[in-house]
Amino acid sequence: MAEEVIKSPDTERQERVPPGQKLTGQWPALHYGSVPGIDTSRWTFTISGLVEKERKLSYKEFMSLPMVKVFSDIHCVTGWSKMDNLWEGVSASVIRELASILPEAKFVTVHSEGGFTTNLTLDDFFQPDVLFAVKHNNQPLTPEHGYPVRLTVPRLYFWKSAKWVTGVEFTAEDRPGFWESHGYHNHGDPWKEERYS
Ligand SMILES: Nc1nc2c(c(=O)[nH]1)N[C@H]1C(S)=C(S)[C@@H](COP(=O)(O)O)O[C@H]1N2
Ligand SMILES: [Mo]
Repeated sequence: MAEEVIKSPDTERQERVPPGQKLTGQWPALHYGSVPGIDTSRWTFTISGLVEKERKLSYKEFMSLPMVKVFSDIHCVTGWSKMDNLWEGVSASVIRELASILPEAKFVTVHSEGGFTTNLTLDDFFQPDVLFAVKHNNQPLTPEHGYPVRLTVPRLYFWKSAKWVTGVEFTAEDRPGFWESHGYHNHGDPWKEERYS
């Protein structure tokens, strides 16, 4: 069980709602395509690209990595924000320890079931509030919200928070992901309203 709770710094702002956002108590499910049914006995988490040695973890291996809790807010580019989320999962920094990332690597592509991807700079990826979540508000993720593993990147719009993650690939060049190639901003800072490109 995780004990430490990392507070995403945006939750400590005086005004916690970014410009143009409205609060919701609901949790809408949004994604391209249909919800994949993932069999955890076949699921793997692959660390690839510019690393010393590619790694492939089974579900059991992934679930035995150290876990942390992160308290953060969700800001969807379509205008809703959902505050006070408690996530539990594997910190992005654990991936750094597992992977031996090569110095040429500057970006990461996060891969999901069905070919969905999203891109981040290593600086954004390795912020201490970024994690591969397996639980939300103490409950296992539901299939529509990304079971078994989803990324959460609290400081950027929620489209960067890939559901149904299958691995990460480190790259030297920035490769726009799925939404980033379909009109969304490449970065997505909600405080700067980096919504569309
Ligand atoms: N695999 C995958 N992850 C995804 C998406 C997607 O289409 N596929 N959409 C993103 C978008 S646009 C949003 S707003 C959030 C929504 O997450 P939720 O359904 O848990 O609210 O998931 C993000 N992660
Ligand atoms: Mo979205």
